[in-house]
Amino acid sequence: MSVTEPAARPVAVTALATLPLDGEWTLRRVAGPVDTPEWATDVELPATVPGQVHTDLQAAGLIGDLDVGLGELEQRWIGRSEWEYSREFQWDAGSSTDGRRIDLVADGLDTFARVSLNGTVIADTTDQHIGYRWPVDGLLEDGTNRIEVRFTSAWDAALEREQAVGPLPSPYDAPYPYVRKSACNFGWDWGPQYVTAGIWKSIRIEQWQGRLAHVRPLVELDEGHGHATVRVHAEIEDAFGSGRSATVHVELRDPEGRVVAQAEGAAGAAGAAECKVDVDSPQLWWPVGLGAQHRYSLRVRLERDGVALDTREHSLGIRSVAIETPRDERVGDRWHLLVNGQRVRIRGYNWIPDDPFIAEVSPRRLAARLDQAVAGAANLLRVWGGGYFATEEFLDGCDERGLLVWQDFPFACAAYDESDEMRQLIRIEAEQAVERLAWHPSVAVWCGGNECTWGRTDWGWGDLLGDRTWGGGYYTGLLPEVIAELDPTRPYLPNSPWSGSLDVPSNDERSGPVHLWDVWNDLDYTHYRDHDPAFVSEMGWCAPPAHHTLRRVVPDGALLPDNPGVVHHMRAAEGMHKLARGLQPYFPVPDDPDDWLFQTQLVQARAEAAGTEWLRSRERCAGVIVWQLNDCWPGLSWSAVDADGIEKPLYYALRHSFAERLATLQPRNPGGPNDPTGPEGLELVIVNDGIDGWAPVARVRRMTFAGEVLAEATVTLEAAPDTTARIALPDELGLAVDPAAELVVADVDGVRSAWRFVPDRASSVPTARFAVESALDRGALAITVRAETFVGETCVFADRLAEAVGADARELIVDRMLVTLLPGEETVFRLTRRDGTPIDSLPAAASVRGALRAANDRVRG
Ligand code: BMA
Repeated sequence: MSVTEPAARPVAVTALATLPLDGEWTLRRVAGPVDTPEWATDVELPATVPGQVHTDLQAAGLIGDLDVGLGELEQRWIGRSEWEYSREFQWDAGSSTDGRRIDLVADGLDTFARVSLNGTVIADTTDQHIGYRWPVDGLLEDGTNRIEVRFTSAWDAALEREQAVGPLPSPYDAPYPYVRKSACNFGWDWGPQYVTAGIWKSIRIEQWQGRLAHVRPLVELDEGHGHATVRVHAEIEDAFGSGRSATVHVELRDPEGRVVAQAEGAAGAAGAAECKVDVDSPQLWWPVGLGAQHRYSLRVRLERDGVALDTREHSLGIRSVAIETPRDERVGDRWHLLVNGQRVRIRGYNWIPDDPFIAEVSPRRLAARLDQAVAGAANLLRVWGGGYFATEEFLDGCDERGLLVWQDFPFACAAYDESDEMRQLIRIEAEQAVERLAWHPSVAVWCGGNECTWGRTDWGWGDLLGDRTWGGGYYTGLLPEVIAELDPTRPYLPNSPWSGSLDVPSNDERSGPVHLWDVWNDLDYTHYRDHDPAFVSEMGWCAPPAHHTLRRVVPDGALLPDNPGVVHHMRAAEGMHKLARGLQPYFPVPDDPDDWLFQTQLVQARAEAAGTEWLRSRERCAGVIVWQLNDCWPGLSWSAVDADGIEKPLYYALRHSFAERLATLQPRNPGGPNDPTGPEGLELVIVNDGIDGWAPVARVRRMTFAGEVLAEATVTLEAAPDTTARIALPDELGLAVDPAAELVVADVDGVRSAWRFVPDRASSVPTARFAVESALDRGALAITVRAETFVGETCVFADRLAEAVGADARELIVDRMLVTLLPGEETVFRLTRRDGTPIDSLPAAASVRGALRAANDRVRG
């Protein structure tokens, strides 16, 4: 393998001379399978770097939008073909000074590439997650030079390795575990099988005499927060190979730009320097909601004989992070994430690649998605191991917003072989990632991978594996070794889920983070309340995307679960059946597409709200990371935000259930979730994740759907920061006389929670009657709904009004959803354009009504 050096990302200033090679290239298909379309056999086209073959073919108009219809099935040949990227560039030999080294630097190649310069092969690459640097002195010519990067099929390479290493268990039929490339690129249960190839990150030529190969700042904060130490580890490369007289200067500026510390270190014989700077009374970086996100700036300069050879500048947050596992006598260990010594109850989302063609994720789109996470009341994103390591843009965005990041290493749901070749690649991946990510205060947890140890302990892998390796050596050996060496300041978790040891089933609820999938897979969502885990790092419920999004890719036929186009966009195992099963207690089999769409989305929202609020109301559970925030494909999935960036009802439900201050009605069951003898009735629980105490006055009513109040009380609760408080409701409030006709409503600080005693179909809830009025109001479309009857979980779907207000569906957003109105009450939904430009056309009343739905809109028993 020709990895000579992990590529360091130049973070800001650099004294190196750089010739960027991004931009226009030429792409040519070299070889491929027999079912390649005729037009493509010798195709040559302009290409963009960074990018991938699929998007180049699309940009050239040679293939269409593969997401539409069955487009996915027509592009398999692309991932099975060989492709060559090439370009010419000018080089002025006179510009290279003596004693300089000249490197070709590729931050990322996807994946099996042969790189040549002027006809000489420089390297063969085999790992998408690695950055490469190769010396090319002597290969460059004065004048015109030609670079070629030829990609062979990752699919074929995977099949070849499958033969060599033997079968490895995984839940998918594609050969992803055999190669070091984003696993979900081979298709997943929410994404297409677009097997990509291309130069997916920047590529350039760098000339240097001395360079900061890596700079790794490690931050330590003392317990009292009075003092912090930043140890800056710099690895230096010297073109003369001596390293002798190079010096590293470090300067730290506080958030106001004042220099607060400086240090200097000489590069030792091994080409490394360590400088330590001390900060008294540091201004801390806090997760969102718990304080400011103060950031210092660190400047590192490499000098020799008074000449600056290389410089790095990057922001830096001062904070500590740790995992604590206090003993819980009742159940097992708890699992707390501490930031600055303080427990942070986690309200998080799992993050998947935002596009199957990853170079397509623009900074604007990324920022929009991170803003959605924060506005959705999250404080953590888990970068799931089936995708990619987080990018700089992602991490900068999380640093700024106070979003914590849990980074999985790239392993997902499968056994992985531990051959020398793999171990070598995985060590380089890990070292590069840790060195790159260590800068970011948001990065809080390193995790070995997704569901790989769970697979080993519970999914019956033994038969297929025999005594062959399966990856355990990575999660409990190689990766923690890399972390201990390069970043001992952050906690490491061998896998998600994890229960403390390879001898214990990884998803054992008695300790560590769990994945709660039994509910979506087999049960009614009320069964989330059977669980009492210490932490949940995945749980989810599937539903279709917004109407606009699904219609865009399924242009024909009714959007119902028997439409082949809809089926094609559902990848979850037995997904349609599970959706239908989820509806059964609540709604009769929908035969109207609008009912199906709304009701499946509504059950998704209810399910995740029920699970999240139950878990947050438990003392034991210190965090919930919902599966999943985003989508990469306009399919049916567990996401809260669909592939077009449109929020599903789930998003609004979670914004409520994740609120820093939550009041929730829960079944009263102090004996524990599985105690059948626990008293019946309800309790009101308040959860306070904020930094101030909370003592709300709650108005609780038991009433009929017709609006008759049967019992009412005003209760006061008090919760100090990071605590919950609960009060059992008296029987007249918490027990129904006629469960089918009654509900309990708790209004707390202007926020409503409602509890229904029986599922919709068993209840005598009336069909909703309401009046709707709309008006243009300060750039918004204001839709007033006046309830004549009980109107449950009222939603306005902005995408359904796009045409009527002359906007693109993706541009619009409504301020809330799932509003429950009692007879006589009214509410106003505000629909706006995301970019703030005003809406200036008033849609017809029928369009507004068509965009509005309530749970009891059309009641069928
Ligand atoms: C989880 C994830 C993914 C998967 C999701 C939904 O376990 O780790 O592998 O997409 O479930 O099935």
